[in-house]
Amino acid sequence: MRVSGPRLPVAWSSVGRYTDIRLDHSGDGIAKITICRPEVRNAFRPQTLIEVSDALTRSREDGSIGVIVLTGEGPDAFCSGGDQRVRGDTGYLEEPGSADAVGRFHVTDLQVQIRRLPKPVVAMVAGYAIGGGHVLHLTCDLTIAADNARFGQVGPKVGSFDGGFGAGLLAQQVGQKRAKEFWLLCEQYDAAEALEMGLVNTVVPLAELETETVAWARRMLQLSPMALRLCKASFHAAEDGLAGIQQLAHDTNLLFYATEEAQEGREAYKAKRIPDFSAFPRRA
Ligand code: S0N
Repeated sequence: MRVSGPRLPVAWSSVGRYTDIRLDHSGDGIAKITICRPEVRNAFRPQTLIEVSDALTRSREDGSIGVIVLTGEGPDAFCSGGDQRVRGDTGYLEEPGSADAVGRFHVTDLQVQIRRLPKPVVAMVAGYAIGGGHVLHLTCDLTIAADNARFGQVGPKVGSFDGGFGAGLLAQQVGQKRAKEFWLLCEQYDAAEALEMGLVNTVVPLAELETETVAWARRMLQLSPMALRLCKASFHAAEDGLAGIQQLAHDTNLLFYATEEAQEGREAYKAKRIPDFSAFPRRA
């Protein structure tokens, strides 16, 4: 699928100072987060994930941003997952050879952050989306793939697995049998196969990847931000259990607080009087 509308160029401007990533703004509502470690196929170390998380938070809190694009530097890889050179015995290391493991997986919180972020997050995938990098694209709301994209899980090959979103979301997106095939065989799938199984939204020539992704983002920028937020939360309400329901419920609170009915409760409390809700209808 190609979205309609003109393909206008983007003059990205860099925001913030990072070592492992880049955060760029399009100037018309798109934030682009790029993992910049092409020498290791954009594998992530703890610092990478800390920076992606910071860029997501900034993009969330920036009212001028409506859509976030997550991608990897260069044509060869979106992300190849955890950097195996700094994988310690109880978590990842700050750097190769350092003694102390960080003691947690930063990717755990990052996956949840992407799911909870109340703006659409689009994975823009050129080359490999492998291992934990594949799970990152699964957690994004949409995936635009270049025709050179390759997808796969490698956990059982390298002594790892992701039984959370890595198994569950994959099964929801491609079905149980296919998802198990990903994990139990550790094969790779090309862009056409990914499209056929519903793993990505569209496949475009590599040279058009960014233009097409920006067109999809600009299409969403024309739509109601609150409706998009509630659509995303609605999907996750079913998929993420109580945490998903909590997100949708609190979004409802956000809207309810803007009503005179909710404000009557607040004002009565502050004025130390009994609230009068009699003016508000008991809707059928
Ligand atoms: C991506 C692959 C298929 C690309 O192959 P290609 O194009 O032939 O390139 P290579 O020559 O293989 O690679 C180029 C250089 O990049 C290095 N490199 C690539 N990937 C990694 C990596 N993940 N870590 C460290 N280095 C990497 C290569 O070594 C090579 O370097 P030089 O030139 O110096 O030899 C291919 O590269 C590949 O298969 N890569 C490994 C993929 C992999 O094993 N990924 C890790 C899988 N595990 C996770 O991601 C777990 C992460 C996770 O999300 C998680 C979830 C739940 C609980 C815990 C975790 C957790 O974080 O552990």
